[in-house]
Amino acid sequence: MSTVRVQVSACALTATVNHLRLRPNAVVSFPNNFALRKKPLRVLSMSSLPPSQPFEVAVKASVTTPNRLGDCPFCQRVLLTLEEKHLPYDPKLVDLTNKPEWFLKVNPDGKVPVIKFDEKWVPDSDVITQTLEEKYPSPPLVTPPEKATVGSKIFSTFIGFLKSKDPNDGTEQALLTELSSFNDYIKENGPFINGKEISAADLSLAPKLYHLEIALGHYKKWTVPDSLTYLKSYTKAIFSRESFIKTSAQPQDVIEGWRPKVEG
Ligand SMILES: N[C@@H](CCC(=O)N[C@@H](CS)C(=O)NCC(=O)O)C(=O)O
Repeated sequence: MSTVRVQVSACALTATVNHLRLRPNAVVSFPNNFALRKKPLRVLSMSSLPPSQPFEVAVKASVTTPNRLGDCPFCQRVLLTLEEKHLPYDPKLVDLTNKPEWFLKVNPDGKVPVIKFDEKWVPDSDVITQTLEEKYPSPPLVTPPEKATVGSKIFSTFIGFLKSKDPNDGTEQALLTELSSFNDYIKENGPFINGKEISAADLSLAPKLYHLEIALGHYKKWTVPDSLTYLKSYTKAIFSRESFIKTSAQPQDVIEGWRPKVEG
């Protein structure tokens, strides 16, 4: 439910409510002493109206199953953001092994995700998620800058270990160091990166942790150590959210997606 908080003087009340573009289920709350207050109108927070049409989003198609979402963690990040903000979307599945002409026309770089904002196609999950936050600030998913990089080295160290052919090259230890440091951070600050509520940094990291679990399990028979209990609870909590289940790739696509990196 949307909550619109307004501080309003008595005579401005009617004009204010007429002026606000309220959702049908919006709740307007006034301070108990609103009739006595002389301060001018100040809107503290108000969510934008949802778009009249679903957002068109180009995302990776499955390589194993027709008409299913593929294994791109950046696409899942964008879809998770749309889901968590309750925004409607229409996924356009793109076969990245045979990119269609319409897709290369809207994004000559040939990368997904790409989203259509006001007739303009916009690539890159960083740009897309920031724009969604600006246009649709409610519910807020902002991660404070000092926390935004928490866990950001996990993905690259995971890829290093996945590609490694030498068990003694330190890549496994490098990954363990990053995972342990994330575990300690969540122990102190969790259950999510920004505390009680999920935020943009979790929506970026969780799809990568999902890839890590599946790919390392398959190609290296490796699992996250049980001692990292806070990391384990973190992934369990996010992977079981409805938004995550609706937007996650099938394990067989994740396995196929990493095959060239492992065997290449
Ligand atoms: N920095 C980009 C990365 C997007 C990206 O690398 N997407 C991959 C799929 S996971 C892609 O489209 N690859 C197609 C290609 O490179 O041909 C973002 O965050 O959106």
